[in-house]
Amino acid sequence: MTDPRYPLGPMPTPLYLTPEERTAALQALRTLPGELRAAVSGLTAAGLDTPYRPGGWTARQVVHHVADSHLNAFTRVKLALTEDNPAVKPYEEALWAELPDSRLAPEVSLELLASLHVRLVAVLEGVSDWSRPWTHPAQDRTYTLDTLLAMYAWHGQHHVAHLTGLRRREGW
Ligand code: NI
Repeated sequence: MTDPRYPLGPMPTPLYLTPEERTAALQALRTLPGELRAAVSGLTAAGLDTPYRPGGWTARQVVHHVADSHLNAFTRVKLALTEDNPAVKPYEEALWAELPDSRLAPEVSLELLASLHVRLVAVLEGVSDWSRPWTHPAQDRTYTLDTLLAMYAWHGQHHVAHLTGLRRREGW
């Protein structure tokens, strides 16, 4: 039985991607805002406030979490491009999801993600050295820009799968 938290399996953290893998991951980042919008389109307020799994975030919180996470992704990419092996800042994602902005309409974060991903993809399309390092202090490990690309391409699809799974189970 698969873990309902990880419908696509665990987050990948490869140090290097092939050019084909990079192309696919960039495309996943381009299409994510539209896929997330489609995944919550037409849900009622009660639907938006339904946990995607027992004890999990609501659909509304999932959408706002993707924005929280990808704002951090954008910052991490720009730090890695402009500093020498920067330490990125971990954050308490579960506590962020409890702050009042996570109760706003999903549209707020859908619009934010649409703009943010234009900028994120534009920055990534200009990368010439995918091996540029950054360090995750909580894990005490050094990764690359390829790792960031793979992580966040997966991350968007991971949360879309939570929402589509919820709708499939509920018949919405
Ligand atoms: Ni997440």
